[in-house]
Amino acid sequence: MDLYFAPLACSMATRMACYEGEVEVRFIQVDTRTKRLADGSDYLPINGLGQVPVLRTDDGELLRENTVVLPYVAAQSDTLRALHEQRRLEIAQWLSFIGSELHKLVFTPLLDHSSNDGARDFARAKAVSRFDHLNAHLEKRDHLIGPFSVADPYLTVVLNWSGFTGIDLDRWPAVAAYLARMKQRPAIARAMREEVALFQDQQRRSSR
Ligand SMILES: N[C@@H](CCC(=O)N[C@@H](CS)C(=O)NCC(=O)O)C(=O)O
Repeated sequence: MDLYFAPLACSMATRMACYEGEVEVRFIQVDTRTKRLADGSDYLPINGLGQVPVLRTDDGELLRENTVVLPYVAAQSDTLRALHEQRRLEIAQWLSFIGSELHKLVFTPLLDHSSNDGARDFARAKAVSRFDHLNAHLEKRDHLIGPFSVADPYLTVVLNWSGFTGIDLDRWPAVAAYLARMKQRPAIARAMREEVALFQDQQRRSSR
């Protein structure tokens, strides 16, 4: 299968999930600003919103949305499949929380170039109750749901953006400790190392 991704974007969660679950995947880099692939071709026929991730399955089906792509990866993995089947609803619940309450509500207004001060203040105000909720949950756990599930890489990627957006995770010690723990997992560290290098390369090319 093929993953359409952009470096350090939410699609990195799928890279992490594939490495964790030993699922084979090829990567196709998307420039989400120009909506073009590296060969210059148009990305919009793949996803009309121009967003990543998109996963093209080996049957040629195009899967969009993290809440669909990540469970699909879990179902392909010999190590992640059992938990995915046993705890399907909890995983769906956390993927939805991460996608709607953290990614879109808090981080998109802080990261998007077309945002403004009002949107950023709104996002920072909303962040407090969301991070309080997450912190209370993580105080008693190493992962979101018992062992590692595909909700963990999505949360890791989103929390990683706190460094770029002025959200100080030290205010939520269990969340900060969770992120530090996740970054030590070999599959997560590998995905982050690779995407940091790709991100820096993209920055160098666009500043020329
Ligand atoms: N609801 C979508 C959100 C995906 C999304 O926001 N992707 C961002 C990167 S983290 C993106 O592609 N942004 C470019 C754009 O919106 O033009 C999902 O869960 O897959």
